[in-house]
Amino acid sequence: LPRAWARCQPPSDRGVSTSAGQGQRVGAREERVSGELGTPRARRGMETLFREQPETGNQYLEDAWLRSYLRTHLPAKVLQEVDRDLERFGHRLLTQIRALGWECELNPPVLRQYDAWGRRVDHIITCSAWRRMKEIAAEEGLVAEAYERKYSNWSRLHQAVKLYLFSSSSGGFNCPLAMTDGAAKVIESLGTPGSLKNAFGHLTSRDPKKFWTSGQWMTERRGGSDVANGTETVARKQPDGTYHLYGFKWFTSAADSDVTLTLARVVDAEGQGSGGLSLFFLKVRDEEGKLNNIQVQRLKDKLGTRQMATAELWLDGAKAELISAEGRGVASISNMLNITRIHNVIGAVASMRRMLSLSREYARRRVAFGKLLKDHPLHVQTLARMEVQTRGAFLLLMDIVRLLGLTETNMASEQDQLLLRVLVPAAKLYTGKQASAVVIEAMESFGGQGYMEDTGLPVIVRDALVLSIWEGTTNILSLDVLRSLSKSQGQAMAAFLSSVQRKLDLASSTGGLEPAVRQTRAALGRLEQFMRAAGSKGALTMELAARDFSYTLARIYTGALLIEHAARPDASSTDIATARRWCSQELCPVALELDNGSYEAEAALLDGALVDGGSPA
Ligand code: UCC
Repeated sequence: LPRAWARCQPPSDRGVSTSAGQGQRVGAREERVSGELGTPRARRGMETLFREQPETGNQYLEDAWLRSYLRTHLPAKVLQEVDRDLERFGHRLLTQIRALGWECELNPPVLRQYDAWGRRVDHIITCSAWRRMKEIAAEEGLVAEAYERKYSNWSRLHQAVKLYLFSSSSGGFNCPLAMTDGAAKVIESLGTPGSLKNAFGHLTSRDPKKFWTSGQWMTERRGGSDVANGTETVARKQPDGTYHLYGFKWFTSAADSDVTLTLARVVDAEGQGSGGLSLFFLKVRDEEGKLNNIQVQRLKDKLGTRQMATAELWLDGAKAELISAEGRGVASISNMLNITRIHNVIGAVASMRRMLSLSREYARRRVAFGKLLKDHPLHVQTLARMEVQTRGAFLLLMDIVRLLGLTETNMASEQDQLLLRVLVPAAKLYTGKQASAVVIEAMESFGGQGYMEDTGLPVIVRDALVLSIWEGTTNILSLDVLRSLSKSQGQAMAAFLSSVQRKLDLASSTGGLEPAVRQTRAALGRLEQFMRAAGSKGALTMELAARDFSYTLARIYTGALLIEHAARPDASSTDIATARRWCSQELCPVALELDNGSYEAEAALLDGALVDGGSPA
C-alpha cells in the first residue's frame, strides 16, 4: 500500500491509532478519494514525508525485560511452552485485539432505559468489539489459566504475563477480568461449595459460549473506602433460604457482567440487623435476560475507562445467595480485593510499558534540531528514567504473582504468605502513582501530538489515572499495609526484612552492584531504626507516616529485586545500571521525614487551620 493509504486503515493495528477520535470516524473511501484526487500533487508529496507515527510490533517479542525475567525464573519445559504461547498471543494482539480495543473506545456503552412501548428495560448496550473481547478472554484462558494450574505454581505467572500484554489493548476489558478472577478466587477459597460449582465453572471457562464475567458491587454513596460503615443495603432472608437485597450501589463497574459479589447487612422482619456485613453472590439476569429485580439508574460519566459501563444500581429485592458467614463479609471479600489489586498492578505496569514503547519508537523517528530525538541526551535521560521505573514495577509485579502462585499450590512457606500480604497493598499503591507519573511524562515526549485525542495516547493516560483510586486509594492502601503488619504482630515485617537481606547477601559479590547493595542495606538499617523510634511515638505518628512507610517498603523491595536480577550470570551492564539508578534515589523516605521532624510539624497543623483555609496560629 502507498504510505498515504496506510493511514486510511481504520484503526491502525500497529502503533497508536490514527483514525478519528470519538464519534468522528472518517470513511476510508472518502479519505482515499481525497488522498488520490483532491489533494494537490505537491501537498501529497509532503504528506508522505510524515513518517513519525510510532509503530510497535509483537509486544512480547519486543519486551526484552519481560523475556529475560521468564528465561531466568521459569523451568525449561514451562518456558518453552509459555514462550510459544506468548509469541502467538503477541501476534494476535497486534493483528486483531488492538483494533478491537480501539473500537471499544470509539463505541462506549450506552444505557437504554425504556423500549419503544415505554416498558422499563434498562439495557446496557455494548459494542460488538466489547463482546468479542469477552470471547477472546475465554479462548485465551485469561482467567482459566490461573485455576487450571497446568504449570503448577507458574500458571499464575503465565496468566499475569498474558494479562499484562493484553491490558493496554483490551479496550477496558481488563476490568471485568480483574473482578472475574477475584470472584473465582473467593469461591475457590470457600472450598467451591456445591451451590457455586456451576458459577465457578463458568467464571473459569475457556468456552466463549459458557464464559461468565463477574462484577464487584462494593461501593455505596456513603462508603467507597469505609465499606463497613457506609453500606446501607439490607438482605432479608426468604423461606427458601435465599435472600432478597434492597439498596443502592453507587459504582458498579462492568455492569454488563453475568454475576456479581456484593455486600449487605442481614436484617430480620423488623429491619433489625445483627451487625456486620455479609457477602452475597447473585446472578444479574435470569435465563431470559431479565434483570434480577435491579434497576439501572444511570451510567457514570467517567474521566477514563469509558469503554466499560460503570453504573448506579437500585436493588429492589434482588435474589441472592449468602456465601460468607454472617457478619464476615468484609473479611471474605478481601480475597477478591487482593486479586483485583494485583490486577491493578498489572494495569499500572502495562500502561507504563505501552507508553514507553511508543515514546521510544517515536524517538527513533522524530527529528528535532537536526537530529533524531534518540540522539538528544536530555531526551534519552527522560526515557531512561521512565524505563527504570517501569522495570522496577515489573519485577515487583512478577514477584507478587510468583508468591501468589506458590500460595495457591500449597508450596508457599509461612514467610512467603506474610510477604505476599504486605506486598500487595504496597505494590498497588506505589505502582498506581508510578503509572500516573510515567504515562504523563511519556505523553510529553510526543510534544503536542501526545495531547491529541486521535493519536490514542490520551486514552492510555486517562485510563491509568484510575489506578490510584480504584480498589482503594493510596491512603487506604497505606493503612492496609499497616494492618497487614499489626495483624501478623510484626511477622510480616520480619519476613520482608529477611527476604530483602537474603537478596542482598546473594548479590553482594557481583561486580558493579556494590553501591546499590550498600545503599539498600543502609536504607534497610534506617527502616529498622524508624520502626524502633515509631514504637515510642504512638499511633498518630504511625498514621502520618503510613504513606511514606509504604513507599519505603515498595522502593526497598523493588531495589532488592533489581539487584537480584542484575546479579544473575547473564545480566548485562544495563541491568546493573538499572539497579544502581533505582537504588540511588531516596529509598527510605519515612526515616528522612521522621528525622526532619516532618510528622511532628504536620501533627501541629492538624487542628484544621490548613484544611479549613484559616491561617495557622
Ligand atoms: O469505588 C470504587 C470505584 C471507583 C471508580 C470506578 C471507576 C472505574 C474503575 C475502572 C477499573 C479498571 S472501587 C472500590 C474501592 N474500595 C475499596 O477498595 C475498599 C477500600 N477500603 C478498604 O480496603 C478497607 O481497608 C476495608 C473496607 C477492606 C476494611 O475496612 P475496615 O472496616 O476498617 O476493616 P477491618 O475491620 O480492619 O477488617 C475487617 C477484616 C479483618 O479481618 P478479621 O476480622 O479476621 O480481623 C481484616 O484483617 O477484613 C480483613 N481484611 C483483610 N484481609 C481487611 N482488608 C484485608 C486485606 N486486604 N487482606 C486480607
